[in-house]
Amino acid sequence: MPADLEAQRIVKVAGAQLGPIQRNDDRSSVVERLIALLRSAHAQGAELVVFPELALTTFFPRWFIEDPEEIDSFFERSMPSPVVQPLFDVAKSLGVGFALGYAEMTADGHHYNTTILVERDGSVVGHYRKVHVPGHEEHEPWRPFQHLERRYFEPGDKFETWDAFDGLVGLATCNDRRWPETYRVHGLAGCELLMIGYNTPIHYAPDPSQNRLAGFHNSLVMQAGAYQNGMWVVGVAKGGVEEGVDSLAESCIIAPSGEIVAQALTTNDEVIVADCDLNLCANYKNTLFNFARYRRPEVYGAITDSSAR
Ligand code: ING
Repeated sequence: MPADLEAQRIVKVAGAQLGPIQRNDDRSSVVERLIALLRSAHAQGAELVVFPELALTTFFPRWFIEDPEEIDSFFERSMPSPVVQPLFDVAKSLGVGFALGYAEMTADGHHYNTTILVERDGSVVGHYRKVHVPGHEEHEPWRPFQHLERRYFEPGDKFETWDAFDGLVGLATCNDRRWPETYRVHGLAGCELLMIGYNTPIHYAPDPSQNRLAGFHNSLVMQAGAYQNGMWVVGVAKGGVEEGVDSLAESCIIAPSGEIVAQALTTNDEVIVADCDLNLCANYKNTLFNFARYRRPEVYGAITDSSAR
């Protein structure tokens, strides 16, 4: 169909970057920050706001915590929980949808690194539980700070692409963005907009030589994923120096061309906005990356993971 006859599908999307959340910052003060960011995004015309991973608390996997009650104090037993309800209320009153990362504790005691996606009318589109859980399981005192996500979170076991915001949209979380499979699984499902919150310490203890490349790797993986799958990618940080740990900011909105169209300039609370023309995805999905025509899954299947040998 000629492009000019196709219904326009432009979603004005905001990335709501957070600066540090310190250990003693209570959730109500954080929710006030989230609401201020959402109001600012709405004032700029946004109808979808993407918040970071674990957006309600400090990034607690940086500590080795043994007391189960203290660990559970960082988790939400419901979403919205009472303290977060005002965010849901304001968003619905403004007709703004949002993605919010938080630590989820289920009624039967399971713990996940979760993101909820809420439509403009306040309805819940879905939940995503982080699939690629990085870091380590046991206390490693040699590290200047821990990265104990594998101690505190169980992995999720599926990626989902939903029909929402006038297109096909999906969620991923932090380390997920480093794995090409994340983008390709969503790409094969036709995803046009992938939203990714992250908390990324700049210092990478297993190989500090990578520290200087933190920003480069961040944009590299998201730009590649966007281009190779013809999708918009919105990466949103909780950044700055949080409890003494310097975390990458550089939130960005990336077009299906792979171009960065908006990028945060600070390491604090900051809103970035872009008009995401979902029809632009077809320029790539229907040409270069026409999976049905050009991909060779029958060939790829023969390639096994060398580490599995
Ligand atoms: N954080 C990091 C991420 O993948 C990490 C883990 C830190 C990887 C530093 C590499 C370097 O961005 C989370 N939360 O996954």
